[in-house]
Amino acid sequence: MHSFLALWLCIATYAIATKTSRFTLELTWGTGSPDGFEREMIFINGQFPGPTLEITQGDWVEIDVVNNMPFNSTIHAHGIEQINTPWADGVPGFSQRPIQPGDTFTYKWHAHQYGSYFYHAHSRGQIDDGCYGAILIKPKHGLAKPFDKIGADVKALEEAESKIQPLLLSDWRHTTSQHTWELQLASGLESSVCMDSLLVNGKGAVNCWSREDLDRFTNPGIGPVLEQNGWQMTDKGCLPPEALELLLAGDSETNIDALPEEIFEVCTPTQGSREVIKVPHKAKWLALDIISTAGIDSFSFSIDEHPLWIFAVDGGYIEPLKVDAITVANGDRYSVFVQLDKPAKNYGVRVASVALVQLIDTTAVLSYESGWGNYRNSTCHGHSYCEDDDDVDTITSTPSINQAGLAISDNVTFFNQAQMVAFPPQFPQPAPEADQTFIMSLLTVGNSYTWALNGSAFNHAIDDEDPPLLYQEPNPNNPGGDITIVTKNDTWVDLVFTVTTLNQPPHPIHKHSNKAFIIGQGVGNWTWSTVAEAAAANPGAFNLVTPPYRDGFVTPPTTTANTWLAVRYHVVNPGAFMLHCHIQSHLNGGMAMAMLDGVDEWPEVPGEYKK
Ligand SMILES: *[C@@H]1O[C@H](CO)[C@@H](O)[C@H](O)[C@H]1NC(C)=O
Ligand SMILES: *[C@@H]1O[C@H](CO)[C@@H](O)[C@H](O)[C@H]1NC(C)=O
Ligand SMILES: *[C@@H]1O[C@H](CO)[C@@H](O)[C@H](O)[C@H]1NC(C)=O
Ligand SMILES: *[C@@H]1O[C@H](CO)[C@@H](O)[C@H](O)[C@H]1NC(C)=O
Ligand SMILES: *[C@@H]1O[C@H](CO)[C@@H](O)[C@H](O)[C@H]1NC(C)=O
Ligand SMILES: *[C@@H]1O[C@H](CO)[C@@H](O)[C@H](O)[C@H]1NC(C)=O
Ligand SMILES: [Cu+2]
Repeated sequence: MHSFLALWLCIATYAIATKTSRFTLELTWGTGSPDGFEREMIFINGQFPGPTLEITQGDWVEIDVVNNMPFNSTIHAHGIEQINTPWADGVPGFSQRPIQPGDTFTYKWHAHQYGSYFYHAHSRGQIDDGCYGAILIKPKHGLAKPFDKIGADVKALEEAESKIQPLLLSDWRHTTSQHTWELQLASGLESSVCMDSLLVNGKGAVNCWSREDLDRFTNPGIGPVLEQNGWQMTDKGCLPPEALELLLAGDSETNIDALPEEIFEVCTPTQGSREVIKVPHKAKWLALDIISTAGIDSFSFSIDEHPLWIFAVDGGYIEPLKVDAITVANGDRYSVFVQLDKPAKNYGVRVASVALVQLIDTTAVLSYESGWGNYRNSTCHGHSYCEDDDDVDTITSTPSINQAGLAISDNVTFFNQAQMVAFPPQFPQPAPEADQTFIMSLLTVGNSYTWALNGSAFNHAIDDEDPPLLYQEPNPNNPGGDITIVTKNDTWVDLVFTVTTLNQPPHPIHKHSNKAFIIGQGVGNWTWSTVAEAAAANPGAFNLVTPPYRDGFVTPPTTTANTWLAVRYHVVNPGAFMLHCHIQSHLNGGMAMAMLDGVDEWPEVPGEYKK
């Protein structure tokens, strides 16, 4: 009997044997100067950004995070669903205790997904101190791909996909996240919105615009307000603090004088460095994973003279769409093919903030390499070769977007999320009815930096609460009655985000655990109790056939009217997960809530974590 069982176990183990990809990420706090300005920041294995974690779909992943920083931390794998491993989601107070200085925590999860993700700190503002890196999961053999729709050599596309490179887009500040937070408290203003530079793969420079450009590109939505008050965008390209106070602070107490003038006003250019994507001259296609690890800004992204074939969004394939530019919100991932069919030279890779609060941009380079051939001879002014750093400064290509991220001409096309269709189709037909509907009201509470996803600001003191939510019996009033969603497993849930005050920016809401379908959005007040009612009244605002399937959902800004956005998800993964705005200052300010999913099938946390 025993030997029979042993044999059976042996066969079973063999059958399910999978590879384990192991990584160690050591977090340290040190001095760096990604944009040419020295400050204290976070390094991962001595690098910034952290190393790319390359994994194959189907692998088990084990990541030892060693915290050698002088403060607590955790690491979240953004977009990884953590099916059956909710304790590996990396959110302090939710799925684990914080990793204290000198300690190590091992994250173990199964890569049933493929595609583009990233990891980042989920403690306080540490993402703004540089704590992030890419995750790249290679699709397993035989997975169906939508590449034949591109009308090119599918083999060449697959070859390009197998060499896909991450392109991390971020914004960067010269003050630490801790100091930034203290300045908000001292000024009573959301002063963290004014950044110093934009980075591509951790490289960039402080690039001060001329007054002429600042005036020319001031958003027409904000220009008149500034003019009426005798204000202008600051030298750093920021909305002046007085304007933030007027638009967002309400009656709360503020003290603009507490802000040193370099926070909003003074722009001091730096030399910095520039990211160069080098492509062999013979290559026909390039594949990039464009990933926003930004704290504040949303970006326009475009490569001069090279259309982008978007073939995956947030890690999942879509029916490919050919565009000239994309708007990339915090936490978004776009996987794109770029056809390399242009004359060999340098092309601008443009990244520009489209956030109303700041005009700021950067340019990286796409450089066709052709050994010491034509290209070198023509761009290096008669020398037989030249230093890379000299020749990448020569960008003569024609952009599709300007430095404010707007289309240069009417024929420039932007990615339109409404056209995105998952490949293969994901939404069940006919559409399931939701079992529960949660309506949230997004706003600031009391002052311009205290944000709420539903009425009350989330209190980050929970980070240190022991035991974390997942280790307890689920309680609908913990962390708070109006910021806790409770669901049963295998039910369908609608989340309706209503943006109920004017002048709110777009909020890139990020859902932990599995993705959701973005089923509708609109301008005006949400006046219904369910999606079914709303869709009956306003069918054009909904897509219940091929809705976008994502882990991030951007609420429409409330420039002139209130707005709303509705998403639907299937509860399949019991556990305690966070739902939050991915603008770091909004998250810090409390724009978060807890999803206690599948409370009827609440998981038992493994002893190694529970202790
Ligand atoms: C580039 O210049 C080198 C050195 O002058 C020469 O040998 C080579 O033939 C040139 N290449 C082309 C394609 O003209
Ligand atoms: C847009 O149109 C202009 C002139 O009509 C043309 O020069 C340019 O190449 C076009 N740009 C794109 C991206 O198609
Ligand atoms: C770090 O985490 C521990 C355990 O949760 C907590 O007691 C301590 O206050 C935290 N330290 C800081 C600086 O947040
Ligand atoms: C959001 O807040 C309202 C008002 O306090 C409350 O009725 C509702 O239950 C809250 N929603 C959730 C999901 O907690
Ligand atoms: C939306 O609701 C607000 C109050 O919450 C009200 O002041 C406003 O007039 C409403 N807008 C419309 C278009 O009904
Ligand atoms: C939760 O529901 C999903 C979907 O039906 C199912 O696949 C999963 O096994 C369930 N989980 C548990 C722990 O029962
Ligand atoms: Cu937000």
